[in-house]
Amino acid sequence: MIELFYSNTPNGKKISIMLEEINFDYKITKVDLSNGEQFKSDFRKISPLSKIPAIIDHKNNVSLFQSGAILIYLAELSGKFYDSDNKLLINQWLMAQMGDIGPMLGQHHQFHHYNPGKSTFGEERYFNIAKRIYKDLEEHLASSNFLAGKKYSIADISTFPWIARHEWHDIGLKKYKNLSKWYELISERPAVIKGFDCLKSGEKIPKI
Ligand SMILES: N[C@@H](CCC(=O)N[C@@H](CS)C(=O)NCC(=O)O)C(=O)O
Repeated sequence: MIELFYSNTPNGKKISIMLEEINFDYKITKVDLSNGEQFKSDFRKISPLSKIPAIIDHKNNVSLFQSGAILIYLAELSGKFYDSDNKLLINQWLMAQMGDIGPMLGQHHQFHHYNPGKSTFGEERYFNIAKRIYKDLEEHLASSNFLAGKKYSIADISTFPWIARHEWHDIGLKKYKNLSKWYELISERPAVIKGFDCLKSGEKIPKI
């Protein structure tokens, strides 16, 4: 049994989608970020930077924080979505999501979606970076079905929930044909649909 410390954000969804994909038994413990629950001392014991997602694997008595590390752990445990002969490429795209795609789109959410009008500099900077991410992914996916080659991997699982916020990005996902195709293909996976709505509130994956 895996306990997932979760809040309904792209970083949280990466792990609920992965758990559905590998069909592991899991339960969700909600962490209310707006109420500061991430700063509680019990939670900080497993997530020292006070961030979701985190997991406890009760069977193996292991806890982990940082979504990339959690995805690698679950992939190795299940033997899925992290092929041993393709780890170098998967690692690069997973780290690209962790270090660039997620943090930069996250800043774009802050300036463009949550706080428009507060900083022209911030809005322009992260809008431009977000557009560049779309363009770079579009170019890459012209010659690759999935981010790390021919097969769906944890790199795709980590990136998908960020692109699923495309309405907030205001960039026009449909103009990016290869990225749209990748997005639609992943959107149709039953485990992705289930993991996206892991709180069972009827949340649907945004259509293009
Ligand atoms: N690099 C981290 C980022 C996690 C992260 O930024 N989590 C946010 C929610 S999406 C959070 O818990 N924020 C609460 C806070 O910083 O106080 C990961 O991939 O796990």
